[in-house]
Amino acid sequence: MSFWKNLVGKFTTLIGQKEQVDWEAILIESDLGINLSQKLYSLLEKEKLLNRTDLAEKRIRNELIAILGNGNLSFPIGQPGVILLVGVNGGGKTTTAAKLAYKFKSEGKKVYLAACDTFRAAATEQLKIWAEKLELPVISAKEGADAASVAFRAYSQASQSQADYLIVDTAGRQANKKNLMLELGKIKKTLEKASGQVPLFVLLVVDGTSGSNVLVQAREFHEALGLSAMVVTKLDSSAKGGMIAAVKYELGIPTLFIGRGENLEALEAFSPEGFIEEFFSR
Ligand SMILES: Nc1nc2c(ncn2[C@@H]2O[C@H](COP(=O)(O)OP(=O)(O)OP(=O)(O)O)[C@@H](O)[C@H]2O)c(=O)[nH]1
Ligand SMILES: [Mg+2]
Repeated sequence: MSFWKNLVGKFTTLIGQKEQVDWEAILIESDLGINLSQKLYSLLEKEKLLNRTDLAEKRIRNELIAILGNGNLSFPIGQPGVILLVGVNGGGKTTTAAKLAYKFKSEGKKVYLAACDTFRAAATEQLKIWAEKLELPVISAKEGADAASVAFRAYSQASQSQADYLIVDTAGRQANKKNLMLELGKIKKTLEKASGQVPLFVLLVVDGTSGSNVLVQAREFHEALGLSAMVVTKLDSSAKGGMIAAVKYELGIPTLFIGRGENLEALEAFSPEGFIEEFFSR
């Protein structure tokens, strides 16, 4: 049975002859976040749909479609267009860097990679292995090197080679670790300066199984860096994905891609309609 139908079943009680559905609980358990859940609940209440399960579901669907919009967002075009991947540990930044590089390369674009996770030697190594597999240039440095200077060097080389895209992988961090956030800010500033203030595309990569915590992460990274969009990984698992709508509703940040596995092809462009179908039928 789907998680949605499961929830509706779980939170429906029979009072006398009448079914009573606890919509608040259903919405919150779907990872839609408190504010969006409350908004949806008030809609149902106002429109007297609380006890009309099918109509209520339809109403929620329509509202979610309206919130998610028709994700018409494209990557920046520059010399090169810079995509900065940020997020907490293990969210899937390095894997997503490789998937994006693969996608651009398949479209005939010239791609450079920058290994700005200089905290762990293994992190640079991980990106290098992907780059080798993809036959793409990667700019890196030894462990402990200044990440912003790696970014600067990568930009210069990518620019000289007239690359279409520079994909910058960074170290995973908790948004409340101040120094790490400052370093990320420095990488961003350095790249903006190098590109003559062409805005970067700052892409937050989150683990879809983190549930409502994704909203917390998005808020913190957005405050510190200004996010352009989000990639939600690990949606090949049982993650519900409701946080995609929560983040769009509360912060206006769209989801651009979803990750569905560990291999290069497992990156899907996000579609609101596809998301809704899956959300209600999963
Ligand atoms: N199932 C699944 N696994 C994924 C997906 N994306 C990434 N992973 C796996 O998640 C783990 C962490 O991915 P990384 O790309 O190393 O994450 P990261 O954000 O770079 O991690 P740090 O550099 O430690 O911050 C790896 O084992 C990946 O193979 C996905 O969409 N689905
Ligand atoms: Mg990494």
